[in-house]
Amino acid sequence: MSNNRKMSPIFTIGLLFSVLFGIAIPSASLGVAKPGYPYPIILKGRLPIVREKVTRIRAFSFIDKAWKQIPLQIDEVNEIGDYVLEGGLPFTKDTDDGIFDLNDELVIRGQDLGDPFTQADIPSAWKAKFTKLWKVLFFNGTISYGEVLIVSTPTGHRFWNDASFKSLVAFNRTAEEVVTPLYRYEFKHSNPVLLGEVCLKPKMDKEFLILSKSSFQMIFNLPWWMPNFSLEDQDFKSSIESWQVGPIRTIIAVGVKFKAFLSLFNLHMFSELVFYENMFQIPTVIEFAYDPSKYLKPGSGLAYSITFPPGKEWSIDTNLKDLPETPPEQILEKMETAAQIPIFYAVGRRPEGSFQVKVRVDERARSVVPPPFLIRKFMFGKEPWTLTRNWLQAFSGDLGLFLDIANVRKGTYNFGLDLLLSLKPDESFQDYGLVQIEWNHIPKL
Ligand SMILES: [Ca+2]
Ligand SMILES: [Ca+2]
Repeated sequence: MSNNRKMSPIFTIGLLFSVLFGIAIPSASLGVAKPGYPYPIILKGRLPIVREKVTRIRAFSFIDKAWKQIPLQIDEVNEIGDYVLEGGLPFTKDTDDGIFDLNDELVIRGQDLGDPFTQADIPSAWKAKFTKLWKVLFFNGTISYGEVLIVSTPTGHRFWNDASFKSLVAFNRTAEEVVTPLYRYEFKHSNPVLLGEVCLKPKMDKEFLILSKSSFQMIFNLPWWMPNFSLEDQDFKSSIESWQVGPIRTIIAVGVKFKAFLSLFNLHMFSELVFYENMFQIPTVIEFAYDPSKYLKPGSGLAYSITFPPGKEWSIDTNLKDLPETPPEQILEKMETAAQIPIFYAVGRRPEGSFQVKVRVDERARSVVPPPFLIRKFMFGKEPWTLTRNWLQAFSGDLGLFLDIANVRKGTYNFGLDLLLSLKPDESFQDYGLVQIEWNHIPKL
C-alpha cells in the first residue's frame, strides 16, 4: 500500500476515468408551493461557520409551525484536497483539524428544507442555549426552495454517531456495493476505479440494470521524439482503500496504480467517489507538474465509454456535439472552447426511468479546451473516425465522451462526472446545480 500519493511525478493524475461533468443547469422551475429541492446541497467556502468546531453544527427546519432537526453531514477536506476518511486504510484519517475551514463541506438534503420563518419563531431558550444561530435561505432567482436554521452548540460530538440518523447510502465492503433506496451501485471488482454496474430499484425486491460496463483511455499524442501512447483499463489496477459512511452521503476512495513500465512514472492516482441517495459523483483530478501544452499535441485527452445491458438501449438527448471526423488540430485551430457552453449533459430515457450524465469541465480549463464530444455507438472502431484517432480502433461501448486536454497549462484541474438517477421516464433534472444560498446571522437577544 502506498501512502506516497501526491508526490511529484512528471504528472499526477487524480481520478482517472471520469471526464466530465456538470456546471449549474439553468433552472426552469415554475415556483414551489412546498419547500424542497430534489438534490443534496453542498455548502463550502467563505461561510459564517468558518472556525466553528465541525462537531457542534446542527440544522433545523421549520415545518408546519414546528421545529425538526434535520440530518447534516460535514466532511473535512485536508490541505492537499483529499477527504478525511475514517473507514479502511488510514491514509487521510486525522489529516484535518476538526474546525470548519474554507475547503470543508457541509451537506444537507434539499428535501429537508423547511418553511420560511422569522426570528419570533425561534424559541428564546434556543437563543440562550446555542452559541450562534443563522437563518439560511435557499433559492434560485425569485424561486424559493426553503429555509433552515443552522446553529453552533456550546458542546457536542458528531451527532450521527448516536445512530439516531441512519445513513441513506449504505456501503457493503465485502460485496463492494453501495445501496440507497433508489439504486444499487456495484463496484467493478477487478478495477473499482472504473464505473461499475448501476441498477435502479423500482421496488425493494426488484432491480433494473441500467449500466453494465465502462471503459477508459487517456490518450497522449506526443512530439516526434517520443512514441504516442494510450493508457487503457488494463494498464492500471485499483482497489478500494478508505471510506466514510455518513447520514447523507458516502465517500469511497479508490487508489490507482499503474502496471508494468508505466509504474516508472511513480503515479499514485486516487479517486474519491461520492454517493448520495439519488445521484453520485466521480471526480477526475489531474495534476500537471509541468506545462502539458508544451508536450501534448492536439487529440491528447480523456476518453470514456459506457455500455448498456443488451437490448436495453436508452434514447439519448444531449447538448454535446458528435466527435468530428476532422483531425484534432483543426478543431483546436477553430478555437471553439468549452467556455462558450454553460453545461454539458446527456439524458437517457426508458419507460423504467431516466438518468442524466453531467460533464464537469474545470473552470480554468474551460477557456482553453474544446467542448467535450459525444462518441456514438457507430463511431467506435469505425472509419473515418479511427483515421484521425487511432485509439478509437480498440475502444467500444454504446456511448462515449472525449475531452481534448492538449491545451491546458501547468496546474491541477478538476474534471468529473455526475450521474443523476430517477424512476420517472420524463425526469427533467432541471433543478440540479443551481441553488443560491444566503446566510443571515441571528442576534442572540
Ligand atoms: Ca479543511
Ligand atoms: Ca477543517
